[in-house]
Amino acid sequence: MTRCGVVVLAGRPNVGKSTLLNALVGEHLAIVSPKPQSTRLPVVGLLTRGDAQFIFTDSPGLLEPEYQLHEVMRAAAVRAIDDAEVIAYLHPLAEFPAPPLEQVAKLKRPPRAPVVTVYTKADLAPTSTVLHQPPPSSTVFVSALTGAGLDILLETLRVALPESPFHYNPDELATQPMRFFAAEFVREAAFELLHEELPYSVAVEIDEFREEQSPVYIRAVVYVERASQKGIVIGEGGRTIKALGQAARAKIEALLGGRVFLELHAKVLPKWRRQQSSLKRLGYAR
Ligand SMILES: Nc1nc2c(ncn2[C@@H]2O[C@H](COP(=O)(O)OP(=O)(O)OP(=O)(O)O)[C@@H](O)[C@H]2O)c(=O)[nH]1
Ligand SMILES: [Mg+2]
Repeated sequence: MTRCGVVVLAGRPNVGKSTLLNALVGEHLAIVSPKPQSTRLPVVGLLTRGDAQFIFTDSPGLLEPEYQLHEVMRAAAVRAIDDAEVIAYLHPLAEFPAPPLEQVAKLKRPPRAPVVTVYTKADLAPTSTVLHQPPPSSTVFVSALTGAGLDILLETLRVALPESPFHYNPDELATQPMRFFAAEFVREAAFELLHEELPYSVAVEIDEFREEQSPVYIRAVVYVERASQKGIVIGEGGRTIKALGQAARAKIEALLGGRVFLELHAKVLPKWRRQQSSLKRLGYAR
């Protein structure tokens, strides 16, 4: 009998959830940043290996909400934990031991699904972080950067998956539409090119997506919260928005496997992070 199920990657911000999803799937699907709170919506990546199909779900970091966007990010993460068949709870090895997931996720009762504790960024942990007793069987140490521990992680997750027919064709990698990834990659470029707090004020909406033509035509709006931020995003003579467009286009082309024409416009959506109607419109809130 085959095995198949949803494996959520959960944990605090910046522990390496998105990097691990990409390493497991072998494709850059989820955006990654040295800055915390880069993931705002769950991202699904599929891996079919032998008799097992893993439906990996990257989730936003479990944070202390400070404003409305944080609330919906946290709610999405908790929902992903509730809906999972297996929970991979990530925590950096350098900060061993991990606090209980119930505490970090503020769950009212222990999660329904089995939990595998995954210590991440093993390449960064000092060698003195060796454990004095053998870790419990549901604990794995990985480095998404070097690939160390990934096979052991997959085997540990595989035995925890329910017996089930595959839900997806074995060569599929993603379930979300290309326009979702296009918007995310513009945001990833914003995390790379804009300084300090500005990436947190950036949201991206795809206005037009014409996949039937070559190059694929994409028009996107880069929303910020204030007019001064719009000026920075555009930059002197349009320099910054041009660089954003180039960086995002390369990422979209890599995933799409074809040429893309990407047009970006900057607009102000005042205080969108604190307004339910804006969060709904941007796809962050239900
Ligand atoms: N050295 C090292 N760095 C890593 C590893 N995994 C992730 N990182 C780095 O850690 C930072 C955060 O990684 P992300 O994958 O964005 O973390 P995340 O948990 O998805 O973060 P949020 O979405 O913001 O909650 C990035 O700079 C990654 O390059 C690893 O195994 N080794
Ligand atoms: Mg992430």
